[in-house]
Amino acid sequence: MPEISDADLKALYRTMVMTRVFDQRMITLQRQGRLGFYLGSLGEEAASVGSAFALWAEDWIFPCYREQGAYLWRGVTVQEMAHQCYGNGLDYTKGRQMPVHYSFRHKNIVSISSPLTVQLPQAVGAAWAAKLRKDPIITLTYLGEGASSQGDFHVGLNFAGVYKTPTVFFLRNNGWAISTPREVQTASENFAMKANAYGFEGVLVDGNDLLAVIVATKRAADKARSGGGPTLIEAVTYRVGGHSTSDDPSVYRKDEEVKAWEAKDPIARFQRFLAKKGLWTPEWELEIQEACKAEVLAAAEAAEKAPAPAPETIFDDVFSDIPRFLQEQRAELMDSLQQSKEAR
Ligand SMILES: Cc1ncc(C[n+]2csc(CCOP(=O)(O)OP(=O)(O)O)c2C)c(N)n1
Repeated sequence: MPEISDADLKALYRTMVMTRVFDQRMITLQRQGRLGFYLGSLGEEAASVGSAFALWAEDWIFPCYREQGAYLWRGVTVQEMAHQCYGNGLDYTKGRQMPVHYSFRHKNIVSISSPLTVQLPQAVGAAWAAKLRKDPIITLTYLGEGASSQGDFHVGLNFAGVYKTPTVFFLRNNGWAISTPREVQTASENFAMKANAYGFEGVLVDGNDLLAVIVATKRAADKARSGGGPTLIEAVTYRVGGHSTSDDPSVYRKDEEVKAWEAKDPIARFQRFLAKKGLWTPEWELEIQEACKAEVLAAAEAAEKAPAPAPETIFDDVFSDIPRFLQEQRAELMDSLQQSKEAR
């Protein structure tokens, strides 16, 4: 059992609840046609919240796309997340990314990329730079088990092993890569063992056990920080919902499989643990459920009402000094917008 204060145990539980409430609301909004797309993390909350808990706030996170729990633990607000999902003028990515492609630079969280696994070489590069600069930070990067079939997985792990970079690879094995089951993803017995081929440790952990995730990630983070090099953690969990709102898992998997995993729900499991310690009561549950729902509802409403990003911002953030040709294009765009306004 890791040493965690009662206050932190309760905060961890609340963050898992908030993650679920946020996911559920965003999926509903997508179903209502108010959001274009969403990727939920139902059943994977312990993996994201527990792994983020084990880090320092200064460490950099290179996420995949089911890490809502990690952002919330870092202190990103549901309002900031909702603005991104709506792609409005208050979204840090200025409406230029798909929903769920968050970017929270102020919390040391790197932008999500749509192409799978590109975050691994990035995380390894950043960790190597930190090592060269003798900066004690580490990088943690997330991926799904399907992402391990991409070339960047091997590039990232190989480089990390050779240069002993302070990187933690956190692989969420949630059973499915869209409709591709884990069985046809690899001929290896598990994913953790792949680290051995690259000369470092692989650790298999129950991804639905919050405390086990914390212990495994903390060990890997401490090791990375003290010069021991990278670790690959495989957290075995399950994707209870669809891959995304564009997916219909009933077409390719059986209800019994989902039901069996629902019984291993990480939130219910941690709730039982807290109840045994006298830290959970039905009254407190009601209180936090209501508070989380109210906060998420208000955030979604505010995000929906916020103005769209200003058109000229499409030229921002790529170059520190905007080149002449882009300045000209921006002026042209502003002219034509002005003309169409006057013509109306
Ligand atoms: C290079 C690349 N190929 C294919 C895709 C399409 N794609 C998006 S998610 C996904 C499956 C990912 O599965 P996994 O890594 O197991 O993550 P999970 O969704 O299960 O969390 C695929 C094939 C992509 N985004 N990028």
